[in-house]
Amino acid sequence: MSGLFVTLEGPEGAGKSTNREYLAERLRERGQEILLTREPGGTPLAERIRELLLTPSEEPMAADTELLLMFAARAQHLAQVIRPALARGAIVLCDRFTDATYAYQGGGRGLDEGRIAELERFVQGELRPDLTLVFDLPVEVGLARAAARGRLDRFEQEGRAFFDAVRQAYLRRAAAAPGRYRLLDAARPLSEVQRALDALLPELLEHRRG
Ligand code: Z5A
Repeated sequence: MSGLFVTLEGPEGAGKSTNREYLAERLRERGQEILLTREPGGTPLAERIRELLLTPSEEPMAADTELLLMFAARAQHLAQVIRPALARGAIVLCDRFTDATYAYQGGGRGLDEGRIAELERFVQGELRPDLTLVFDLPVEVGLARAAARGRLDRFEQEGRAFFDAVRQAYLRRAAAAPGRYRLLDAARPLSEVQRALDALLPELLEHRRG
């Protein structure tokens, strides 16, 4: 595949969506074809699975159901959107991907990482992101940003311990594979976060050529 697969990760309110748009603009200015997408979701069917996952409901969702729905949405997204875009040489900027599964279903829900890894191999084969930007910030800052938006989704209703575990899982993954991850301090003002992204652009374009 000749494209570049970049994922944006981090806890609630870290600024992934805001910065994904920013990064896309900077890359388009440099003549790159950019595909912006997100998980769970990214296709009409996967967005329907997203609704199931995010909408609070009377019936509690079993953790394994949540895990399998994440990978069901991902299989659809890969087949319909991500793989074709990479095959035609686009840069794919994806708001969350399998690192979120390790962080939320693994760290947050406490599911076995080995089981997540099995599903990752089954659904993705060899495909992994080329580069993952982790927007890190203290849990309380992210939760305050999410709360300011109003109604909370099913994940946002979790407690502090859940989000602490999510954050720690991201930090562990980033530390274990520094070649793939870039850690950004997302608690800083937006202009500073975006300056850090500007500094990453040459490396990103280098990856593209490599
Ligand atoms: N999930 C999962 O469990 N397992 C999986 O495998 C996957 C996902 C793929 C949906 O994701 C949920 O699915 C998510 C994990 C779970 N859980 N939750 N909740 P989502 O990405 O759609 O949801 P999200 O993380 O909650 O998105 P978000 O809160 O919109 O965060 P964001 O995209 O990182 O932030 P933002 O929308 O760009 O910014 C939030 C606000 O903060 C906004 O008003 C900005 O203007 C403001 N902001 C952003 N940056 C700054 C700075 N630097 N300073 C001040 N204010 C800022």
